[in-house]
Amino acid sequence: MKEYNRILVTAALPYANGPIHIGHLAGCYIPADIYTRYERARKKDILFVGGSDEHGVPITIRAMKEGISPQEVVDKYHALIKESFEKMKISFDIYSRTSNPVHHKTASDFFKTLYDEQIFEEKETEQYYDEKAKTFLADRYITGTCPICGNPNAFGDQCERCGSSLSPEQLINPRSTLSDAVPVKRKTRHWYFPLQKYEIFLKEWILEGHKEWKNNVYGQCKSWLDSGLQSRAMTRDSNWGIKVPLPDAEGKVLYVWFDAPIGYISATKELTPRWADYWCQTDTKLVHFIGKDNIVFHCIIFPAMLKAHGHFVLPDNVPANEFLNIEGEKVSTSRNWAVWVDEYIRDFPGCEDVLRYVLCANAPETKDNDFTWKDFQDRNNSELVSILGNFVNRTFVLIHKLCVGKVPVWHEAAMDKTDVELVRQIRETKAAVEGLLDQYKFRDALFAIIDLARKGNKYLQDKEPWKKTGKETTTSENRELIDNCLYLCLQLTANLAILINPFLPITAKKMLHMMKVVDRILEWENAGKTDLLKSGYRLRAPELLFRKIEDTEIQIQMEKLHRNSIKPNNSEPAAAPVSPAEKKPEIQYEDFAKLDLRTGIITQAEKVPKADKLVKLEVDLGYEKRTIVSGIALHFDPAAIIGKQVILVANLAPRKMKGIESNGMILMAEDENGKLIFIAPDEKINPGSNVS
Ligand code: B3M
Ligand code: ZN
Repeated sequence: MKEYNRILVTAALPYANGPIHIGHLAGCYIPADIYTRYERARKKDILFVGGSDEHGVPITIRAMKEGISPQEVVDKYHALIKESFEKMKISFDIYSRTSNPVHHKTASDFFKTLYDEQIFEEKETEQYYDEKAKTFLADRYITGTCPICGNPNAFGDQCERCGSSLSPEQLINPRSTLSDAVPVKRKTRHWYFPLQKYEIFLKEWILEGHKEWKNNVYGQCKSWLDSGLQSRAMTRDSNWGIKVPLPDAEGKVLYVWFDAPIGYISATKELTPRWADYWCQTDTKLVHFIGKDNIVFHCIIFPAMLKAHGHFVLPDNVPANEFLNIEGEKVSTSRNWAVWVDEYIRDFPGCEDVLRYVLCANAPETKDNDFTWKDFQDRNNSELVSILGNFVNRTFVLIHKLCVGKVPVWHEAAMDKTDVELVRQIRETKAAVEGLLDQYKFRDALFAIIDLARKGNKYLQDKEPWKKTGKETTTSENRELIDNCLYLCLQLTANLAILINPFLPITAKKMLHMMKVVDRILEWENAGKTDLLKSGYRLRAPELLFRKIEDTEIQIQMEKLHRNSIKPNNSEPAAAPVSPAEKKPEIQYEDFAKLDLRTGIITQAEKVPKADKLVKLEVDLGYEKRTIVSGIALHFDPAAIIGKQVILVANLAPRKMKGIESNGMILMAEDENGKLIFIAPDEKINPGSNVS
């Protein structure tokens, strides 16, 4: 294996055209962050760079949709994305953006170098042009009927209904999305990068030289290389992007996939004057973390560009992940079938590590994987709370109860077989986790750590120190057993903190706080040691590391996901509670008669803090006032609904939401766009009147 002296980690630059969702985190940011934190703990010379991708059609399309300028789009979403990363503790050394001047210059110079070396082929081709809007049209800007499934709203690059990739020429009745004009063909000139000239080099470098790459990555590269490479245009007709640095190139910009990966170099430059050590010294280990849709760009196109330029290192590995589906369906930002990170942070404050945990445990490392809210809850409740949290908590509670809250003394002579076994397991886990992380197997590494906590619980259970203390006297033998047991449990807690730190940094910090030890304990070389806490000093009181996640919280998320999403293909809202197509089964009159329906008047309304959908209402029923929590915050301004007449189910069993007991349910209708409308008597009527 090659010896490296420094590591440069990159994570794909997300388009600043929307917030990030959990698929982004699971795909590359969480693995990249775990890897970086691990190598930092091993005191490696390592940098982790990232930033927003602010060019390309995804940005201009979003600007068109929102009716704002591309600059406004990137400013808005760059800030939002950056904040989400910070809150999720993705520890970039720099999170830059491709609109920065350093990047414009770096990318421009890169292009110029290749141009001067006469690498590019200049070609004239015919492309669709919008005569009304006076602009060439990127494939995405052309819509028409899909020749395969007949979807009337297919795009020039892809049909979102049947998933086929298309070229604009295949669309029936093509139209410009800018002006609705029928596009015409026009000649245009561009600079092409001759990928085919690098085929031999790429085959040797990847197919021979990097057999250790993950199967999904190696396989995709092989199939690209086997089917033969072709020249690819590195410029586009657009006014948003980095201007082509040549005379006579008015209205032309660099192709976004030309400039974006160079963004990694620019960000490093911005970060440190030592940037060239990382990019140009052959003893740098460059690792690109990405999602599978970016494999060809990072394994074939960018390396060929780097090779053509010369002077730059090539990636040592590109551990790309597959996709994370949600509740069995592909994530779709256009259908809003996604769990947005900024919303998660708002809905589950203080649970950032839980999301990191679940996304790592379910990471689509070798195949597409599924995120479900139920699994999120299960993993939290039965792994984080019941195994890791429980072990740490029991250890601390017992120390406070049986050892006056101080690190107990270690009695070497009293060490027994169970103790020896636990010490061995600690050391073994350290070695196993290292081996796994070195191979980018983050899930298995995480499971090994949870398994160690599980062994800790078992050890405590076997030793039962709480049974060794009598009312009056504790024999010295029992005293030694209690001390040794809890001493080792504490050392195990310190080890768990070190091992879990790359995965759950917030949790590791909390553990350090309780143990009253300094951050330096987290250095990786300390893992495996069982004398990390010195006997005799007083520990802090136990604090719960994780809280239980309740059914209602999960239900709220499921409802939100369905309510806010749009059905595939035809822009209808997704499964509103009951759509006409899925009628409910017939019921008897007696079933209906069980409902106590009443009129009421809303007398107070306020948003429930930290729950973006919920409003707390006070409803006057004439004979009493009720508190009702209703999921309508996205639809109504609380102040505007005070005084409204409503109909409510008055005998619904109480239900707690965000800690507030809700006593009843307001009737609402939902229209075909998902808009909620109050059902109310159409005349003024006394509150509390019967409805039947
Ligand atoms: N922005 C595509 C994406 O977000 C692109 C990645 C660039 S990495 C240099 O999937
Ligand atoms: Zn189609």
